[in-house]
Amino acid sequence: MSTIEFPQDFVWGVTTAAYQNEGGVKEGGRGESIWDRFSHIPGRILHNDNGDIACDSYHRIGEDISLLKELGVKAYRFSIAWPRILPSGWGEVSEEGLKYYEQLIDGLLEAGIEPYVTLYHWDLPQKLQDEGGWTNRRTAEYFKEYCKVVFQRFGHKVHRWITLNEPWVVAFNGYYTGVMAPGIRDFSAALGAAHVQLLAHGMAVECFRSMKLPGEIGITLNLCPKEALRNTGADQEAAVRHDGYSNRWFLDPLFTGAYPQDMWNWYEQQGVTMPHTEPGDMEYISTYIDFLGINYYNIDYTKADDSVWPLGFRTGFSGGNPMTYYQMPVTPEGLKKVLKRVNEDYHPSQIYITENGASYQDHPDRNGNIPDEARIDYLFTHIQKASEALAEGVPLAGYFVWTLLDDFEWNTGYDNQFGLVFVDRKTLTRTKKKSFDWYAKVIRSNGAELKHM
Ligand code: IFM
Repeated sequence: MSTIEFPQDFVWGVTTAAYQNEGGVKEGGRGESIWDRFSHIPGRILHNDNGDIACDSYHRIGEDISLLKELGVKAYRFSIAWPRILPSGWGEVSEEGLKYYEQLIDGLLEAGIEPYVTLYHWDLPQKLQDEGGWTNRRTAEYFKEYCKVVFQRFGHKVHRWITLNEPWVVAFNGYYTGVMAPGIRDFSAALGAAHVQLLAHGMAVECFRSMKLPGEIGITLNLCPKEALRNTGADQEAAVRHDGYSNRWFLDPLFTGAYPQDMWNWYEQQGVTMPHTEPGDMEYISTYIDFLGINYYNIDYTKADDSVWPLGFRTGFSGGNPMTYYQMPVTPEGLKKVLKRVNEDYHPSQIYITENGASYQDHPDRNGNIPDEARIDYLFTHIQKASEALAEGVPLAGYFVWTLLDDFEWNTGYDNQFGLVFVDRKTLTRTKKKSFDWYAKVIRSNGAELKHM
C-alpha cells in the first residue's frame, strides 16, 4: 500500500475522441472527414476496420455519462468533430451538430462532471483536405472560424479548451510516414503541416481571448523522453535529434517563439524544403496558454542509422522493458522525467496529463469479469510517478486516463484495447474492467487508496 497526497482540487479525468467513439458518421448532417475517407481505403487499417460505428457513443450519451458518473471522474475530456459543426469545413453551420454536443455538455454538467473540450482530434473535414489540408495556410483561418462558432455556442458552459491534440502525430504520421490520414508521404509537407497547425492553434487562442470568455485554453502535445539505445556517441546524438524532431519542434515555438535552430540547420543540410512562415506567425504561435496538456505513454529508445532520410535514426525498441500489446515500452519513470523537464525548460503555468494508458488484450472470463491487472499496474506506476513530480514542484493540475471505452485505435482498428470498459464489437455492450473499479477508488480517495493490486 502506498499513500500519495494530491491537492484537493486535483482533477481526475478520462479522455476520449470523437472519431474513435461516436460512430453515426452519416448522421446529424455530419460532413465527411479525412478518417472516413482513409479508413475506407482497403489495406490502410488493420482488418479494414473503420469508425463508422465505433462505440456508438453518438446514440449512447446517457449510457456513457452514467459510466462516467459511476467512475467518479471530475472531468471528461472529449473532442468535437469539426465536420459535425461545419460539414464542409467552413461556411454553413450545422445546428444539429451543435445540438448533439449541447446535449453531451449539458448531461455532463448535470452529472457534476466538467467538460474539457478538444477542438481538433484528427478528423479534418475532407473538403479541406481536397484543398491541401494542413499544408494549406487557409486551413488555419478555417480552424479559427470553426473555433469561433464553438466558443460562441458553448463558451459560457465549457471552461477548459484544448485547441489541438498531438499535432506531431497529425503532421508526421499523416504527411511523412503516411500511416494515418490523409496518408501522404512527404517530409517537407509534414513540416508544413506542423507549422500550419501551430498557427491554427495560435489563432484559435487569440480568438478565444478576444471574445473575453471565462475559462482557460491550452494545447496537448504527445511528449516522450528520447534515450540512446546504446551507450555510443552516435546514439546519444541521435537521441538529441529525435527530441528535436518530435518534442522541441513543438515546445520551442509554443514557449519561445522560434523553431529549434539545431533542427532547422539539420533539415536544411539534408535538403528538406523548410516550411513557409510569414511575419507574425511566431507571435501567434507563442501566444500565452493557460496550460499545457501532455499525453505520455513511453520512453522512446533511439538508434543512429544514416540510411534513414532525413532523420538519421530509428526507434521502436523496447530498451529492455516489458511491452504493452501495442508494443510500447512500459517506462513510468519517463513520465516524471518529461514533467520535470518541461517544467524546468519551458515553465508552463499549469500542466495536465491529458492522456496516459495502455493497450492489452482483454476479454471477459467465464464469470464475465475482466481482470486487467496489467493495466492497473501500468496506471498505478504512472500515477505514482506523477505524484512524485508534483511533490517536486511540477504544477500538475490533473491526470486523465486514456481511455473510457475500447474504441477505434486509428490504423490498428479495434485490435488495441485501451479502455477501462470493454466494448463487445458485435453488441456494443459495455462491461467494466477491473481497472474501472480500481480507478474509481483512486478518484474517490483522491489518490490516497492508490495501491498495487
Ligand atoms: O488513441 C490515441 C489517441 O487518439 C491519441 N493519443 C494516443 C492514443 C493511443 O494510441
